[in-house]
Amino acid sequence: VTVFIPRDAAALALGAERVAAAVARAARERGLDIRIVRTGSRGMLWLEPMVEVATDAGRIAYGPVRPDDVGPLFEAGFLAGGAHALRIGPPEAHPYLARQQRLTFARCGVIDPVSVAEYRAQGGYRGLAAALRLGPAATVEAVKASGLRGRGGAGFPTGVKWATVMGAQAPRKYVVCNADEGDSGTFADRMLMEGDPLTLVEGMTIAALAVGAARGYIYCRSEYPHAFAALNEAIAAAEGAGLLGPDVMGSGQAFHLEARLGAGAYICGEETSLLESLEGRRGIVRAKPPIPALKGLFGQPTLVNNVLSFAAIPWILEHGGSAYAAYGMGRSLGTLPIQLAGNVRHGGLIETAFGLTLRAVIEEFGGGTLSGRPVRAAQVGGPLGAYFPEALFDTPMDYEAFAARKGLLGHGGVVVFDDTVDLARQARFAFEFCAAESCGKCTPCRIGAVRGVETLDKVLAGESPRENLALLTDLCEVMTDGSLCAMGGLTPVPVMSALTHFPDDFSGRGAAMP
Ligand code: FMN
Repeated sequence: VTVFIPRDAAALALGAERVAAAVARAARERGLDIRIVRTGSRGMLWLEPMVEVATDAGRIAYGPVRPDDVGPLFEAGFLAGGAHALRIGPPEAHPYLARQQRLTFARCGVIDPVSVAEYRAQGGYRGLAAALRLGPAATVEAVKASGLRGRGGAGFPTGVKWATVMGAQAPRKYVVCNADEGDSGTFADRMLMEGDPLTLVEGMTIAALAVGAARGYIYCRSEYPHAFAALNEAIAAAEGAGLLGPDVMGSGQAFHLEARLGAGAYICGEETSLLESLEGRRGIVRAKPPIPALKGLFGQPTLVNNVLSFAAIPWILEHGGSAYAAYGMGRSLGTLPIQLAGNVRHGGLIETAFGLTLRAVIEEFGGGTLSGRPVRAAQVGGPLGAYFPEALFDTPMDYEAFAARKGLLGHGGVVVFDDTVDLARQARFAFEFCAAESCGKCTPCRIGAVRGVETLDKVLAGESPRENLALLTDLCEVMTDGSLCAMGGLTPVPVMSALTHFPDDFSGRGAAMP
């Protein structure tokens, strides 16, 4: 009997390691021969650690399993899918998963993340095989046809970026994966790297062969030790199988891939800062132009894409660009891995076609707040995203629809707040965060963030609130227009959304905040 237990960091944080040990011990004591396979997470985080058993009727899930539950689960015959209070049933049939369209995350939580054999048995490397048949130009055309836009936050058309790097003439080119995943409430990059890293490796390999790069780097944030370990195991496995290295899949072309660790800075997720850091310097933003696609790592043409952008590629190459573009709405095509977090009952990963409303995400998937109190706000798109009030919850998950309401989808993170949230405090936090994380190169971001905190404190202390609010609005305009990158450029988004949608929270209360 095969038992599947996640090695995903969220499951580990909830005791998956102790559960795995308890399952092994219980089987030994009973003289039962079982095989434990460590998988990624399915992304239903309130059910972790979720344990699955391969039965004659398919996989049956149980969760959340604590070490103390293991004995009773064996007594209930869970190895044969027996009845128990923790029995969830076939995981794919769970409404949370059944309503999703898992293209990128199809294998996450299903397979041993670092087994090339299992990866291939589940359709892995068909995308690369198709890309090798097509050749570089047609591969880039397929990416263009898919409508894929960068999942790191800016939503830039991926195919256009690939075409730019492909067309650049240079002695060397690089492919770099942005795995810094700094946005609050986000974890899809981590889940993919821990649960199905070979999809990222395959996507980067397809990209490298298309743009003509022989070397690639994955820049992984230091807070992700489990992802980093899984990446290194996956890279070694791919090398061992001839899928990375001097002769990729017998193509005669080389692609060497390495994972590198950051050192804990939000700004190192900004692509030019990331490249500085990768070169061994402090993560300080570079002025653009030149764009990294023409002059990036070590001054060479460099393709920088987010984990989820690369991870969408194998599916696109296997099934064709138009099959991917058949999902979604408007100019937001394909699927978006939404990460639902904060004060919510059912947090987790929701990969679905663009177009689902924010309300459906929070209410239908999330089941409302964990506290049981009414939802008051949701911040979408990380720390630089807007706070939306309930009145805007019918906004579809679509880049343009969010932009039209002065918000952004970013990397797809949704953080839910109940009615105890103080939006003035959240606005103040946006400035504080910017002051702490600014690289310091440009004045609007470096100084503006500090002045923003001071001015907001004056407003909240009731000191000439009208004048100071006007000053604050003016400051936000300067930061938006004058910052070198989106760090300072987007900090006004959460601030102004809080001011616009929750003005009552900003009425003077006579004392500065702690
Ligand atoms: N992109 C990411 O993929 N991960 C990040 O953690 C990340 N952090 C960022 C932080 C700041 C302050 C800014 C301004 C941008 C950040 N970005 C991040 C966006 C990158 O600069 C860049 O747009 C992205 O890596 C391009 O890949 P994509 O086109 O596949 O999205």
